[in-house]
Amino acid sequence: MTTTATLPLDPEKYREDFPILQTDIHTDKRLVYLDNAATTQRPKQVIQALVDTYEKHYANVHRGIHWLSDQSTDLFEEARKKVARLIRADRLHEVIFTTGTTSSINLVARSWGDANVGPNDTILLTEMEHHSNIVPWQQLSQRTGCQLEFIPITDDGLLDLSSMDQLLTERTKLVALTAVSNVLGTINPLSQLIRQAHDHGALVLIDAAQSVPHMDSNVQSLDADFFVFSGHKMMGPSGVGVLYGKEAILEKMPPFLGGGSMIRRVRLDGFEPADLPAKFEAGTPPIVPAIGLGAAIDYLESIGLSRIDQYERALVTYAHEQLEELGGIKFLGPAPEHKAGIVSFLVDGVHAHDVAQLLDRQGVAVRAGHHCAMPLHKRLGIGASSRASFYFYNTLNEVDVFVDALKKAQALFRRR
Ligand code: C6P
Repeated sequence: MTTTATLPLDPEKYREDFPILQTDIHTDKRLVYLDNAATTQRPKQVIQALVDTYEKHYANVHRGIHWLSDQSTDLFEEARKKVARLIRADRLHEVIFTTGTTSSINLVARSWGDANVGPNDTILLTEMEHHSNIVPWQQLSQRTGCQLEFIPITDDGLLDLSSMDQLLTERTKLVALTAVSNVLGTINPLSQLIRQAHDHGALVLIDAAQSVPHMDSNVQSLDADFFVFSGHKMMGPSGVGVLYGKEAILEKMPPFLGGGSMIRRVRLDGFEPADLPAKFEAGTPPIVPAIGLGAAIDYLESIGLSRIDQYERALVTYAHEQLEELGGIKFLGPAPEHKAGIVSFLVDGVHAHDVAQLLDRQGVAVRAGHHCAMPLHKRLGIGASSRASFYFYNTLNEVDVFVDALKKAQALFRRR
């Protein structure tokens, strides 16, 4: 049985750092924020890092020969060190700041894809990908004529690897897959798939948007070629994300965006690109968001990613138990032991949007819709689902409030 005493961390220790979690909505309902897969909330420490930077250290980076620009540059580069430390990147210049997961994947598709993929090649994805890890590859296919293949999923939301021998061939140039499904919560077997892909000479891109904020990451032991994620899903500001790439691969890739910072020299008849990471950071980068992301990483590391992981799994197990007891709920995705902190579900006889609206009236924020995974919903034979997604600051009591709110929603629809 899950009780507060058996949990790997005490969320109450952290909740007071999050001003927004003290908000009452709809007059007297304490906000229960269960939409963390969409974006998380920020602690005072991150907000203060942003204020401090703007108040004391702000100037453009890598440009000025003045004191303030040096300060700003130091803080920005310190943030890169923190990212490298978090994901265990070997070299700082393997960490590229982007504006988020979406822009990181587009960078790889445009730069690496256009230079390396042709009409006889295939890109292997999975049926559980977010649109951000489908559409850039569809666009690459439109430009180059390459084929897209998809690893299917089982009915309970795990990858079905039984046809890998047919799907992964010498034509496969890249396998791009999510570490954790943003709908099913499924944790994918990355090491195994990366090994298999490398055995066939394919590179691997990991969409780590839903894993980096919640569990340990190690790009070196994974042997990932590309690894991408967003700051706003891990308490950082929006507008900053990361592309990690292996040095040898990034070195060979042409620049994607052109402009200031990404050049060593410009003549009227051409340019020479700068070294990594500047080659892929054209224009003024997301300076303050990156510094805020650094503060978020400090905060995450002070708790410990593996504790956060264990805690969220306990919350999900508890949520499953309570929802099963409630009845009338169909879960999407696998059993809790294969899941990160995401519970997507259908309520018998109630549309997903109505569920979310009725929960909102009781102060509970969940997401409803296709969660930017329309092909996955089509595969599951549904148009929409409701999703509760957790972070380390959520409590067992909040799960109870959520389940109780669902019970009221069910009762309301039964009366109709
Ligand atoms: N998923 C969700 O509610 P951006 O928007 O670039 O920061 O992240 C895109 C993205 C890519 N991959 C995965 C697995 C994701 O979950 C997301 C964002 C949010 O599920 C917003 S749609």
